[in-house]
Amino acid sequence: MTILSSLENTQSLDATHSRTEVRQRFLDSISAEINIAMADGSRLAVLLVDLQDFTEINREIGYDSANELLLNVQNLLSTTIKRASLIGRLGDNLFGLIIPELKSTALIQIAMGKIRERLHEPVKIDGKKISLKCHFGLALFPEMMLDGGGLLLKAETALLASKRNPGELATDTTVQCSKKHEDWTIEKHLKEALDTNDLEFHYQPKIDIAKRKPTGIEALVRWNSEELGNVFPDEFIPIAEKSSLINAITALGIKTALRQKSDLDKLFEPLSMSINISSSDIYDKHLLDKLNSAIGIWGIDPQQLTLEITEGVIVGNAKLAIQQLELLRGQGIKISIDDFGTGFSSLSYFKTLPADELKIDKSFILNMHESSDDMFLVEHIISLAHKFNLQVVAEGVENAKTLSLLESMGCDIAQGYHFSRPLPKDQLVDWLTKFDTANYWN
Ligand code: G
Ligand code: G
Ligand code: MN
Repeated sequence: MTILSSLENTQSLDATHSRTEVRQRFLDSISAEINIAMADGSRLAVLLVDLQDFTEINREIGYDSANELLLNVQNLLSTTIKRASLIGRLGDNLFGLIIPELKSTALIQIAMGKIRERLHEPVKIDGKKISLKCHFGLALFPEMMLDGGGLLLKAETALLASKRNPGELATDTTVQCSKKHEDWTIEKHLKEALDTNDLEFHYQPKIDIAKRKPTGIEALVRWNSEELGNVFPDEFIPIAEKSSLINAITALGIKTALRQKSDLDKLFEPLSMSINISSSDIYDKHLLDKLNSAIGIWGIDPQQLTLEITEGVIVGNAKLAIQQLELLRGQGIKISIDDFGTGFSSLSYFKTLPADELKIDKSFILNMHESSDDMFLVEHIISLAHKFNLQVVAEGVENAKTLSLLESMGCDIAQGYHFSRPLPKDQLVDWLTKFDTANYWN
């Protein structure tokens, strides 16, 4: 931890260096801390504390006493925010703090409250009771600017705003958050998670509506990161898709899901396994090898393996994508069109996409029981899909009413919280063991 300025050397900095020099060194330190934060994926804060009406206090108690008071304030700051790597006096009555490895902004809020309170406690100087007030300006990395100068400027802007408008948030929230660093952080931790096996797969049942029993499951990746907490696939899959990480996730998914299927097949009637794959997987020339290798190892019938792709897949290079899909189908592997209706859906996809299954996006299903528009759409998608020999899955089935509507429309498969959320494998075994039609149809 860099300590550029303790109580004493701030004083000497102050005495021997010009303000611009202090500011420059403060800036340099912010930049250095940003580099560290980028390297280890941490956050940092720049906090400005500005004492109110200090000119008057100066006049009242005299220069020397005021200086003593400032030293006390600096002491207070350093003891309240022990984690600060640097405290600098940036102006006569302006202090700047750099707080690295920030875990939560709530901690800063608490610290600001404490500082405000303690400054407010009257101290006796030269027989005079002095109580201080302050304004704060806070800027956070990586939420705000990416360079030191920008971050300091944001803190100053925030300070100005809180001076003009007491009670205003001390943070300048007008800046568009920069997601760049967060993406970068996620990518870094994701890489580690892959190395250390921290990615898990949960499985959500797919229920055959006519047979009224589960006939398949969908593998969905889950990541509970030690550093970042639960990160949802919606958040990290798009990031993984920008690099080769997605191929590693897919490879892991294939291995894990097929091994899991082989275990389940020993306990239950074979369930088909669905795996989500991204568009870049389609262009991965090793995809088929990876699939075949896992199919061989776990003795899986390729007919019981479904790859879920989104319509977006064929937007890139339709011809190549279609060739690849044909190749996969040639092996007996099924292709499912996921999230149907959300993307560039065009009815012509029914003709061009080599597929076996169509999953109607949950946005149409969730409110279907109370929306005649959704009902109309779903009904027509089902009948059209059937004309092209596609099995239809409705995802996001959350209640019995929706299930019975889908049944009356001839929908083939239902998936959703009405039956089960995606479950870790042990809980899935439990769920499958206890499955009873009567619980879901009334
Ligand atoms: O699992 P939900 O619960 O949050 O999934 C969100 C999105 O993430 C879904 O659109 C799903 O297709 C995608 N997703 C989940 N698991 C995987 C996976 O293993 N690979 C890929 N490519 N996408 C996945
Ligand atoms: O791969 P896909 O985009 O189909 O991912 C399915 C997503 O939908 C997962 O995030 C899963 O957790 C979620 N999901 C599954 N069933 C339901 C449901 O009944 N309701 C809601 N809101 N989400 C669901
Ligand atoms: Mn899916």
